[in-house]
Amino acid sequence: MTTRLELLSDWVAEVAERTQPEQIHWCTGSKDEYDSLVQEMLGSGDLRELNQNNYPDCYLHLSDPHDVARVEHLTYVCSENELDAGPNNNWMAPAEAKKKMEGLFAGCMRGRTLYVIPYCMGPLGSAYARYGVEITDSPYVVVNMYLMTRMGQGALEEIEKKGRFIKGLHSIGELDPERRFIMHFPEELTIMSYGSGYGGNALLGKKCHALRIASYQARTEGWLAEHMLIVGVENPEGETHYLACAFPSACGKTNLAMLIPPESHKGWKVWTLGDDIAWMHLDENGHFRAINPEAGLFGVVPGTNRQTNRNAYETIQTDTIFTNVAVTADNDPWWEDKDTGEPVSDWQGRAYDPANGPAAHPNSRFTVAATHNPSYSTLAEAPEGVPISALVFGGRRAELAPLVYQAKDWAHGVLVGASVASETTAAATGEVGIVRRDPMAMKPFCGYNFADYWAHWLSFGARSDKLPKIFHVNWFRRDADGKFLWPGFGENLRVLRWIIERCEGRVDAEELPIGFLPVPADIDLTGLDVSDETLAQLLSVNREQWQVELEQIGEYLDSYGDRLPTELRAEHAKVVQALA
Ligand code: OXD
Ligand code: MN
Repeated sequence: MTTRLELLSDWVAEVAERTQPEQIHWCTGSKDEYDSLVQEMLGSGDLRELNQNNYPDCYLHLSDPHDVARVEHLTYVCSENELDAGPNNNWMAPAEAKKKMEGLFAGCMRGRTLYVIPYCMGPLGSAYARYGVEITDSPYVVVNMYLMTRMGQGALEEIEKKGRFIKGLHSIGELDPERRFIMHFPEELTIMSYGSGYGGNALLGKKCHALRIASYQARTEGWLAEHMLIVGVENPEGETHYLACAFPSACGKTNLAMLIPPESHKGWKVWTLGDDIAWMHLDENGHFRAINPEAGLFGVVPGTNRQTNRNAYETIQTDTIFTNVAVTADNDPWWEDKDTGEPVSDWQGRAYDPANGPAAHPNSRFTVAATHNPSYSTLAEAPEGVPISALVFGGRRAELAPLVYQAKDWAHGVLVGASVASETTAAATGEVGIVRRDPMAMKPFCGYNFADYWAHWLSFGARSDKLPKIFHVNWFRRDADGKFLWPGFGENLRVLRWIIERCEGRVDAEELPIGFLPVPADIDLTGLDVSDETLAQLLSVNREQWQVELEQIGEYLDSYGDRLPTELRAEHAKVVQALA
C-alpha cells in the first residue's frame, strides 16, 4: 500500500531520505496488523505479556524511566509571529525550530521501520472530522494509535479525496531528555516530535493535533477544540442532556465521563461520549454540537477500582495496553488502590520495594478502545455529534471554589473558564500540588495566544442566543484537617442534576457576585453521608479569599497586555466591583 496523493507520497519520501529507515510500512489499520505488531514487540521486549487467562489480550509496556509524562517545558508553538503563540506557550521561530528538528531527525531511523499512519479524528466521514498522517519509528505508537484513532485504509481514502492532512513526524530518537522537543507549526498544520515515546508527546493525534493544531484551526474556521469530556445524563423519564466538561489533566475527567449512578439514583443512566477532548460546532439552529475526535481511552490507571470507576475497571480487563504499571506474582497488572492483589515487581521492572515509591507510576496509563466501555453512548459515533446543554469548568482546589456555581451569562462564563486554576498533577513533568492558572484546562494545549482564544470564545455570544449555560465545579474542597468534604465519583451526579435543572429553568438559585449558587435544598443529599453543615461549607464563598483570587486573576489577565479582549477585562471589573 502507498498512496495516489502526491503530497503524501512526496512527504514520506522526503522524510525517509532524511531519517534513513531500514523499511517503510504503510499501516492498513487492520486487526491482523495490530496482532502482528504486538507479536513483534513481545519478541523485542517492547511489550510483555500479562496473565492471558485473567487479562486476555492485555500487554504491559515499561517505558524509559525518564519518559513518563508530557513535557510542557519542551513543547513549543512555532508561529511566524511570537505574539501569535502568546505568553501561554513556549515559542521558537519556525525556521530555527525546523533546523533544530531536521538535525535531530537526520539518520534517526537507521535500522528501524518507518510507519506511515493515516488517521481520522472524529467519526469517519463526519463533516466535523479532521485527518492527519503520523510518521513514526515506534511500533508502540502504532498500536496505541490503532486503539485511539480511526486509522489506516479508511482514513487514507478520505485524505486522498480531500487532498489535505495534518503532517505529524515523530521519532523516539534516543529517548534522551536533552534531545527531546515537541514542536507545533500551526500555520503549516505540521507537528514534529522527537525523543519521547510517552502518549501525550508521541500519539500525535491526541494533544498535538486534536488540541494544539485543532484549536488554531477551530479559530480560523469558527468552532472550538477543547480539553473536555462529553457525557450524557439520562433521567428516569428517558430524557438525556449532554454536558461538556473541562478539567485539567488527572482531575477526574475519565471518572466523570464513565460515572455510575449511586444506589440512591434508580433509573438514572450516564453515557460516555468522550473522556478528554471535545470538538464543538454551532449547528444551523445555533446549538453547540460536540463530537469526540478520539476512538479510545488513554487514562490514568492508579486509583481505578470497582468503587471509583467500575466502568473503567471493567473496560480494562481485556484488550488493553498498560504502560508503567506494576505486576503481581500471577503476572496480573497492579496499581495503587486496585483493591486486590499485591505487587511483586514495580513499573521499572524491579522487585517491588516500598522504599522506591509507588509500585505503579502515578501517571501510568491504560490504552483501550472506547467501544469496550459498558457505558459507551450509541451516539458517540454520530457524525453530527450531540447537542450540548451545559459547559462545565473545574479544577482541583482545596479551598475557595464552591462545589458548584453558574456563570451569569456567556461573557461571564468565559471569564469563569479563563480563571480556572488547579493543583498540578503527575500528568506533566514538574512539581505536583502547586496551584497554577489553567484557563479552560487548556494551558498546556492551546495552540495560540490565550488572549485571541478568549476573544474567539467571546465571539460566540453574538452568534447565537441558544448557547449552553456555563458552570464551575470543584470536587476537591477540603476541611481544616485536609479531608475531602465531598465524596465525589458517582455522587457527582447530584451536582450534574442541579446543573441540568438550571439549564431547564426548573430551579432558582442564589445570586452572588461570583455567580449563581444552589439553594442548598436543591442539592439532593438523600442516602448520602453529607450533613447540611458540610454542604453549607461546600457552598460557602469567602469574600476576602475571593477578593485575593480576583486580584490574582486580574494580574494574570493583564499579563496578556493589549491583546486581552476589553470585554473580558470588563467582566472581571464587574465581579471585582460586586465583591467590594
Ligand atoms: C492527558 C493529559 O493525558 O491531559 O489526557 O495529560
Ligand atoms: Mn487530557
